[in-house]
Amino acid sequence: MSSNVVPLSRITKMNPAPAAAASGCASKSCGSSDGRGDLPAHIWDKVKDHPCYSEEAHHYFARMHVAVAPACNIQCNYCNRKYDCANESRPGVTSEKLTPEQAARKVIAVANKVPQLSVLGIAGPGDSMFDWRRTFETFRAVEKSLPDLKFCVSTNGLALPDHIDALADHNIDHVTITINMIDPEIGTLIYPWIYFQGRRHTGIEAARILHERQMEGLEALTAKGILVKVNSVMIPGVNDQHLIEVNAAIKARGAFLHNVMPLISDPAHGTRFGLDGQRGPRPAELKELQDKLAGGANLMRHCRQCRADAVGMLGEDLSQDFTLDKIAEAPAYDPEPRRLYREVVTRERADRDRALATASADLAEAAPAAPTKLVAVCTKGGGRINVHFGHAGEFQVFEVDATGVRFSGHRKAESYCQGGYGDDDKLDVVLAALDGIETVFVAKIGRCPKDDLGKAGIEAVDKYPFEYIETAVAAWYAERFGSQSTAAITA
Ligand code: CLF
Ligand code: SF4
Repeated sequence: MSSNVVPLSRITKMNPAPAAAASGCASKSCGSSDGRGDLPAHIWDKVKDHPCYSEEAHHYFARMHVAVAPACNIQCNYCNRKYDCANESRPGVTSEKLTPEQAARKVIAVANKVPQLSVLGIAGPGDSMFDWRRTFETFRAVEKSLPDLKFCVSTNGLALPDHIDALADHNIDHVTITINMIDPEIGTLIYPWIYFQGRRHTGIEAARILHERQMEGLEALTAKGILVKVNSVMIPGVNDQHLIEVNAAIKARGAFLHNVMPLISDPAHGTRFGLDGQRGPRPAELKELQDKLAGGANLMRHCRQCRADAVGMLGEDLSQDFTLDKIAEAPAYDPEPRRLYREVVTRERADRDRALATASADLAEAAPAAPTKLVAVCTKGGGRINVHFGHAGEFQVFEVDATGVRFSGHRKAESYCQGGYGDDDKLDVVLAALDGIETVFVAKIGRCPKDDLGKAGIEAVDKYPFEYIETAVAAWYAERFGSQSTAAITA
């Protein structure tokens, strides 16, 4: 079992934030990155345990996907069918395909070992709604043993309008539709063909049918009160600026979240875009587009583009710990670990709320004209700074100024520490991941990497180990950019 899952014992040992550090923060905690205070109670109830629909929940809860739906009814230029569905997964990693019965066994095995598990998603490796028989058979099998698990599906939308009632009947509150265009002309650049009503369609006709079915499905779901997340793949020069119109169109139809994902187009994956040299967006381009979308449909910024058989907290991958050969033939479900974990999370959330409540006081001390800063954080959940710099496989990025601390995204890296020693090659990868960031918060860091970061102009802050991210960042910011500080005066 990977050490990335936060075990109960670890959660309960987390230090409460010391009063001295219970500093300012206006970080919003839910939905996209909106706070629960911004959401009606019945919506908060639907998203509070869903790691994708709530940025706050992704610090506490895990999802798993079961790869039961291999068939697909369209072709996307960013997909190679030999690999996973790129809508919800990283291309280039082949999944273990499961029958619904095997999937139900796997869910029990994961639930027994990963108490953070709260959501079962079906995201391919083809299309969950085209392969609807296997999808619903899996949900029927799982709900017998784990009736409290939330179900979630992801689809390209073409077959979606035919299954709205079935989704509602299974109490599925969360549906993702991948919508890359509302203009069929642009659609022709992304979809060479679709298979619909017994025949293949190409060109503008294919894109028009897909667009109409996506909008029909979105409207039907929101009319039933089902939360819809729209994923859009950002393809520079193809649909990047068009996604502003997509955002407005889906907001008008009641979408709950918009998740703009960067195109992954490694030629080694053999996709049309990859082979044609179509590039993906740079992190700065993605952020620029996301910033332009502020004020439209709520944005999800914490997506990890996970695989169709992903298991664990977002950003980690335990799928290899739960392959079929490692699962008992008839595992018995033990609900106790998940029940205990939820009690811990309830306490943690209350504790964090208390810490955040005092946060704005510190930020209020910052000079109003103090600059906005991007900082990186080493964390593996719980909303705390709880990873050694050398073990960080990714950094979460936060934006801070006098008005608050806001989640901004994440940057993939590679653990600098290999077998107890720092790896200079890995340091280059880490420095590239920290591009544009001058401060990284760590639970701990060795002297050598601290010096190396310093030479690259990056300060490693290790004085807030295991404290809440937002309170620590706010305390640091207030100290650095308080109205009396030199930095604030010279900034
Ligand atoms: Fe899976 Fe998708 Fe449901 Fe989440 S993933 S089906 S909504 S449970 Fe989440 Fe993964 Fe991003 Fe998807 S981080 S790729 S948004
Ligand atoms: Fe591939 Fe998914 Fe597109 Fe189907 S919907 S072609 S599986 S990326």
